[in-house]
Amino acid sequence: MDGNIKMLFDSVISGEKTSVEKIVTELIHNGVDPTIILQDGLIAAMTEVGNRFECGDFFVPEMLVAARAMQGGLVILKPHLIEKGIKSISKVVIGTVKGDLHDIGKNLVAMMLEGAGFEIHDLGTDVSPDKFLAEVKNHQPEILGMSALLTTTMVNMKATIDALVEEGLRDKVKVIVGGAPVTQEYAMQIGADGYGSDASRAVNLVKSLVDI
Ligand code: B1M
Repeated sequence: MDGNIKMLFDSVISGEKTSVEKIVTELIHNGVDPTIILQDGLIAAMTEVGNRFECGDFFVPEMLVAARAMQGGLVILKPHLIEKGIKSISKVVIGTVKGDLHDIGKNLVAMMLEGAGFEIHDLGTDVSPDKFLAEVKNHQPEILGMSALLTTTMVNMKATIDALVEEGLRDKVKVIVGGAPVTQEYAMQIGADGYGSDASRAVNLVKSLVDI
């Protein structure tokens, strides 16, 4: 790993938001590919944070500061990722399902999609089936994306798809799902059109669904 990317990786893990923002700014200024900054710096660091949490080295407060530091870097990186993108008029409505406050992965997916030229309507976190339904009616997107990080909240993906069916909207929009506990099998079981295991696969999936 390049030395500056390693510094970025370490700063995210230790939750140093100011340092993350400074390093991301410098890397961009030095012409480093924004995708490398994202993949090898920010995403890799959050994966390590997750590993440390799982083996008991990190607790919720450490996760939170790392997440905030990462998001500080994402804000700076976003316009540079978008700049690399291809223009498209397809719309995506995306959100994290009801009861779930995890948004780092969803934000990454939204940002990568935006970078690929999609018009994004990000509903944030804790989005109820009714809210998804209302925004599908409002924006008439080609794609509805739902993220869930908790086994207890992924059921709300199915509740949203059921609500789309009841309203006669299911065939008007392609539904994709993702998030750590979600699988291809689960996506099929609840009647989604696709599953993205990570942000870049989600972009390819959306492109294939809208036939780009
Ligand atoms: Co939470 N948390 N958390 N957490 N957290 C997990 C998810 C957990 C697996 C940790 C663990 O126990 N090992 C566990 C869930 C267990 C389970 O249900 N199976 C857990 C828990 C239990 C909780 C709380 C209940 C903890 C508590 O309070 N006791 C609580 C719940 C709060 C709530 O939501 N109601 C909680 C809280 C938090 C924080 C607030 C501290 C923070 C979230 C900050 C934020 O998001 N703004 C947090 C974090 C950071 C994590 C971990 C460490 C990291 C998640 C993350 O950001 N990963 C996570 C452990 C882990 O994942 N190993 C954990 C990095 C991110 C880039 O990956 O989100 O998977 P991910 O997204 C990927 C793919 O999944 C995919 O692409 C993304 C990019 O490649 N993807 C999609 C995601 N959404 C997609 C949508 C798509 C397509 C692809 O299409 C639409």
